[in-house]
Amino acid sequence: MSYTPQLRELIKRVEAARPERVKKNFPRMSPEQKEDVLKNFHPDYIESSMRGLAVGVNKGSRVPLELADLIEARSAVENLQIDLEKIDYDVDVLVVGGGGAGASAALLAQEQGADVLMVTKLRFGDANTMMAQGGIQGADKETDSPLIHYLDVMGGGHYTNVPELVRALTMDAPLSLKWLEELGAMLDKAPDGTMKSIHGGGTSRRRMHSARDYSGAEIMRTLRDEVKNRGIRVIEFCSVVELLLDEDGKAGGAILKNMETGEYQLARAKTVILAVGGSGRLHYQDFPTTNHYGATGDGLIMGYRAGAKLAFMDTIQYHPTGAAFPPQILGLLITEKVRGLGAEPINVDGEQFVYHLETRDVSSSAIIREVRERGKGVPTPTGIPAVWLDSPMIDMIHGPGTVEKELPAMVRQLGRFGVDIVREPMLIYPTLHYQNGGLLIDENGMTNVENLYCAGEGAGGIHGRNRLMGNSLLDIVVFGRRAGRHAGAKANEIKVKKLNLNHVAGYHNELESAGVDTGGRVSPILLPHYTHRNGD
Ligand code: MEZ
Repeated sequence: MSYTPQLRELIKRVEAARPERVKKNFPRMSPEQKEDVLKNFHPDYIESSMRGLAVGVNKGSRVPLELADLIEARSAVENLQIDLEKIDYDVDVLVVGGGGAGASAALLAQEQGADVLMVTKLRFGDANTMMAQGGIQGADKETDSPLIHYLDVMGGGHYTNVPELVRALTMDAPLSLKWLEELGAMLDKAPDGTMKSIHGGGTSRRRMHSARDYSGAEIMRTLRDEVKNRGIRVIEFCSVVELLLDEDGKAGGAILKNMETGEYQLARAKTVILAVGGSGRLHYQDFPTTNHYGATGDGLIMGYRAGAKLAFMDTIQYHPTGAAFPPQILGLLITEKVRGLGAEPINVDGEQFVYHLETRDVSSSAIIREVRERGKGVPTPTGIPAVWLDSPMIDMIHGPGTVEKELPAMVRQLGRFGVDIVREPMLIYPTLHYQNGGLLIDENGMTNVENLYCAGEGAGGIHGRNRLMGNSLLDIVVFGRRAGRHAGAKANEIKVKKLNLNHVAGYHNELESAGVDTGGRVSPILLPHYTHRNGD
């Protein structure tokens, strides 16, 4: 479905104002203006979209309703007859998840001499890492430093981030980029051999490194190849449905489920690393999502049942530029790199209404305001709200051919539906992209449950209340490496005691004592339901 004649008529307004816009800088918002737009239009501020948890270590903390329902559910292993003495896999480190964080963790754990087993519920690499497009941050230029990066991350997170985690993220960034390059990742270079870098929302220096707009895919390709080359054992289509603790309440393994046969097996491990990603496929507030199909919050649920604390799960990231048209790609990512290269969000009258590189929470709120309050959205044939993202500006700013060279994935994704982003603006609207919070970790990636680690999107504290672009591809590498290194070394000192599921029974008791009606809900769900509602 390409643009209709009505949309093409509206594009003329965007084109008419374009030459003037290219010359001028749109003013950034003041702190007060940002606060105002966030409070009034950011989806997190809708009171009724969250509720306080009735049980567990975070009792009383607010989380999105869809997640609360799964946290306040019964365990998927409750009615299974499982012999906890029958161990199918006995390893040093169990890595759960086949994305960038899991792969980084597995590599570093193996470097400590640990026997590592990776399990992943889909194929190795089916993860949000693969779908990240725009880039990875890292202060590796003379004009930049980890300290400046640190300040940007803290500012982006509204100064709520855990400082030690931000320090780890930003200090490790240059060496993480170097590590990726040494493993063979081909990040874009300038003719003089230095890394090419651009701005992202909320960055005060150009430190976004990319591989065109396939950055995550390039990083995942590199890490996956390395895991395979080093002979690390990986079991695909194998999910974890519950963690196992030992007599001292320390993590000691997991119950695995073969996604093809439905068979259950047991893995005993001296340390367990949850690298299972986020929860975008829970479609908070019915938003479409950029996330892959496995992003169902499993790690949050199993970790929480085992006693691990959650942090910042009341803050969700809506990426300002999800595809709003054509409907076949609704909610999929239109990378922030498009704005990093200069494209501006434009309303139905051809006017810019927000500085193009405000942080994601502010940009998304401004777009929602433009449509809902000011009535200046672009009417789409499907009725989905939208504004323009003026991609043709990019070639005017940087020279002809830039869009095709820098954004080949975007050109292809929209081109398949007859939208030529070199010449025509795209239609966008905020889409559910990321959970800013997760299981609280320390600098080694360990949760408050001894020997249970978490890395990647499932971990909380690093990004505070809002993550900046490119810090996710960075955090999977930094904290994947840290968790792997620590868990691998620690495994040398551990003897796992008898395993049990007492925490699950205890959790069920707590649900009953709190009078929670679980309504037949069982979790983790492993894959999204996608059933029709109300029989429609
Ligand atoms: O960090 C991200 O979320 C990212 C790189 C997304 C994008 O817009 O490309």
